[in-house]
Amino acid sequence: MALQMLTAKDYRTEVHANWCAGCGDYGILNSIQLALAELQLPPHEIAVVSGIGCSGKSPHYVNAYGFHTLHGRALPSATGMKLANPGLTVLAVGGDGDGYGIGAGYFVNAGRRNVDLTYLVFDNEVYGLTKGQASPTLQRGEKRKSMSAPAIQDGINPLALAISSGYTFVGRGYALEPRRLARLIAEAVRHRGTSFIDILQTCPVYNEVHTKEWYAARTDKGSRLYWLDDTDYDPMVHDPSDPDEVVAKKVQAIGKSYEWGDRIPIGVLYAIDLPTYEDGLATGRPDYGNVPLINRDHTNRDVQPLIDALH
Ligand SMILES: Cc1ncc(C[n+]2csc(CCOP(=O)(O)OP(=O)(O)O)c2C)c(N)n1
Ligand code: SF4
Ligand SMILES: [Mg+2]
Repeated sequence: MALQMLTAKDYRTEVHANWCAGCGDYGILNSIQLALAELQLPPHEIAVVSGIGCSGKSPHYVNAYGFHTLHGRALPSATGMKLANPGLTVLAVGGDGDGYGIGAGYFVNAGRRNVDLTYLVFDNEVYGLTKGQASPTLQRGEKRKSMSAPAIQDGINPLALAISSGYTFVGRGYALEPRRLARLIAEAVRHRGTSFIDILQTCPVYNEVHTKEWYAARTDKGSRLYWLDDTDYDPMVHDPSDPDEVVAKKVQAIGKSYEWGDRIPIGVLYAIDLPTYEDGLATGRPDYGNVPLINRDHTNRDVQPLIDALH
């Protein structure tokens, strides 16, 4: 009997998505489902983990294991899940406030570890769920509907922060181009190591400046959003053992990440193949690689030797 191909529909749930009409989150959800279908991953081998925010509702809408954890804690939860059950494909998802505000420490340290998981940030420059306050990606001098005055502190550049934190795959996506975003997400999932995509997301309710029309506009320099893979830009480090190439590619990617306004690059900015955290664990503890935590007998575990050792 021929095997049935999975389609995006197989990753939908019965749960009603209650985002506002026109929210960019629908586009991202659609892209995640298209990407999972492209990868032909069985739902029981996927886990979607989120923090709190409008974007944090996503696990309810994806037919896979899901965990809607605390604000800012998507990455540590995803890390634990992946280490305990390396057979899972783990997607951490959440907002710019969740990931770069309260979750900023986790964001930096996840980059250092390089666990094999994918992190997608829905970046709408506001705290959508709590009614539109400035998030860490809102730039100094900018004001959005809910704010009484323009921001008086700098916004962060999440891509530059990710590259300098050690993420081994760093990209930028756009919510309202679901087919291309799906391909980018699939590429991120295929990458062995921690992949990160900052996804520009429209919030028609609280972000009245960077709208669908603004992103879609043509400027004097061409279309505002352009895909790096339509250019001769090469994000890949070809020889990870060559520190000069690593630095040159990081500098190139950080420079690209600051291109904003009339021209905004979309796609992969930086990629390198490096050993994962799991590789490190397996080297120091051969039993980790052989028997993942999920397959061990936790019910009849004798902890007495451990207690004795600590006395
Ligand atoms: C510890 C804690 N602090 C604050 C909050 C309140 N809170 C809930 S969502 C949120 C921000 C959401 O913004 P973002 O992460 O950008 O997600 P969005 O809603 O824009 O998708 C905040 C501050 C909370 N739930 N928990
Ligand atoms: S407040 Fe903004 S981000 Fe939240 S559901 Fe509505 S449109 Fe989407
Ligand atoms: Mg947000």
